[in-house]
Amino acid sequence: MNSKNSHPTTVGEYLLARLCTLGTKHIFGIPGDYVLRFNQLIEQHPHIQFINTTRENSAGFSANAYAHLKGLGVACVTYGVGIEIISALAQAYIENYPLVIISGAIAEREYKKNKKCHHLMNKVATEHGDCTQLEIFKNLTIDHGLLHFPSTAAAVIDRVLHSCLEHKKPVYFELPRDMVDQPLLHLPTISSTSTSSTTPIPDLDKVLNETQRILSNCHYPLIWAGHEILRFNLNSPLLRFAEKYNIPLVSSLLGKTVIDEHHPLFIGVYQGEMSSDKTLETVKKCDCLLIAGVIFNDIDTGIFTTKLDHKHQIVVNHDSLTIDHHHYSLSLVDYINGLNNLTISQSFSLPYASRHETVIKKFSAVSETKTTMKRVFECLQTHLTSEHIVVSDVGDSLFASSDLVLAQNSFLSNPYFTSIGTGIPTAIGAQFADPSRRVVAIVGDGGFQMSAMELSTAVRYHLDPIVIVLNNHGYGTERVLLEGDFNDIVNWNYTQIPLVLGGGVGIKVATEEAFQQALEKAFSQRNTFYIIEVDLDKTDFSPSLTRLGETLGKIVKSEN
Ligand SMILES: Cc1ncc(C[n+]2csc(CCOP(=O)(O)OP(=O)(O)O)c2C)c(N)n1
Ligand SMILES: [Mg+2]
Repeated sequence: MNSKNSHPTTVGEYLLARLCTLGTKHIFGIPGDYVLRFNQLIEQHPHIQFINTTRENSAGFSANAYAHLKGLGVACVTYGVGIEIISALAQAYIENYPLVIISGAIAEREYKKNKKCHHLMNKVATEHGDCTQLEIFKNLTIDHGLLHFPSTAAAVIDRVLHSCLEHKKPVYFELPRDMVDQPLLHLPTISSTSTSSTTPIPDLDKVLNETQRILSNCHYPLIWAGHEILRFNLNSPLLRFAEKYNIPLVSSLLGKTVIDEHHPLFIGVYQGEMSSDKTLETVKKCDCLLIAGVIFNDIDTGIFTTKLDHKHQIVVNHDSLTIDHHHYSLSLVDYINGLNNLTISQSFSLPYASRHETVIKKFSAVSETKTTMKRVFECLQTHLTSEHIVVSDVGDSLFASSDLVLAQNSFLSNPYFTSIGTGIPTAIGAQFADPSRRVVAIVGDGGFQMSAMELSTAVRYHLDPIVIVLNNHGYGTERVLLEGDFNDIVNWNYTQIPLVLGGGVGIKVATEEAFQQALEKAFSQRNTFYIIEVDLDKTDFSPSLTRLGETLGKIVKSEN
């Protein structure tokens, strides 16, 4: 296309043109000789910027955050050595991120001359090249495209991107280095991937009638909304339905901020016995639970302590629906949109406490008092508005964050894959996706040591996340389960990191007052990142982590 022309003529240009149409403005990655020409093509693109990260895994986690907020994320790596992106790929697979991974590869003619080339693994070798990486990635992607043939490349690109968006799952492209500039032989018309159809949807009427019958016969319905509502952009239709009939909602942790948590109908994050008492009580009281887009994993079910024995239960996911044990093949999208066509004569009034009623609005620091996990989060809560995106690493940061009351679509973590070291790259991706909002990343000292270098990316691109490092001197979450020296880590001079990176501000605090002052300073200044290290006691855990630890500890002991 050459950047001025809007008609892509080569394989590389077509791939970028399609990504651009789908809203991609940033591609995260690290260059390498098998992908350099494609990197250059990105650099020449008028609307897409290549963002250098410090590790491929970070590129993937940043792209997942971008996918969360913008609907599609893209990471670009070189062959073989870029394989460490697999951790982010796994997160995308199980937490439903539409992530596109593009990997460079050796040219077929080079490979035919000599297979023993750098980065190649050659465990699975074919006439076209080393297929080892593909074989590994295949297990964690919904579709893939080997862009070896100019005659089919455009159609393959279209199909694979369509699969990614349809299933909200990651996909993989392998682009041999000599194919980037190959002219496309067949150029399909660029069309939108969403199709509108007037064909009747099988089972829809039956399911809506059944829903109507159940709702007309129950008194206390409740909605448990999960992350699929966010991924499939169903927040508005779901909330419209809830508001019409006054049906309260809880969310899963993976789906946290599926609606604005200040909304009067929002009760809290529901995680079985790990939930707050009020949330748990309300869920127990309801007589019809509509579970929409939730995965029943251990964290979201409070280690499988959810007792789902309500009189009526409707469970709907991306591609399946069950009403009181009857199965239907109806999609989440069709069902949630269909709910707004229902007419039910009553409006409901389940007695419950809205989450926002209990939000702490003012924080008064007690002077000369060492701060605690509980007080850190109370103080933070009073500073947060809809202008902020909260990112949490995994560890007590995540469990404590579950109690924050936040605006819609303003919480990112990985509560199902639960990888530590994701907080900083997620914060980087979130700021690129939504530069208008300030990102606050809460990370444990262990997770921070895995990903601190990604703040280098913040320096390079003038990003300004506020990073709160909860320094409880080691792997606190693991300590709750089983104590040992393996849970200790080196106590870094966290606040000196800006000196090494050439940007940012570091503040170390130990008291309530100092934390409050540090937060005020950080929130009042944009254009530079902040590291606020909070010195905590080794055994200072949030109430939520304490409950999780007790439950998990029993399981670990019973299995040894
Ligand atoms: C990549 C990865 N490695 C190991 C683990 C196991 N793990 C779970 S929590 C945790 C400790 C995290 O320590 P820190 O970040 O300091 O948070 P804390 O638990 O102290 O709040 C570890 C090692 C993991 N979840 N992810
Ligand atoms: Mg720690």
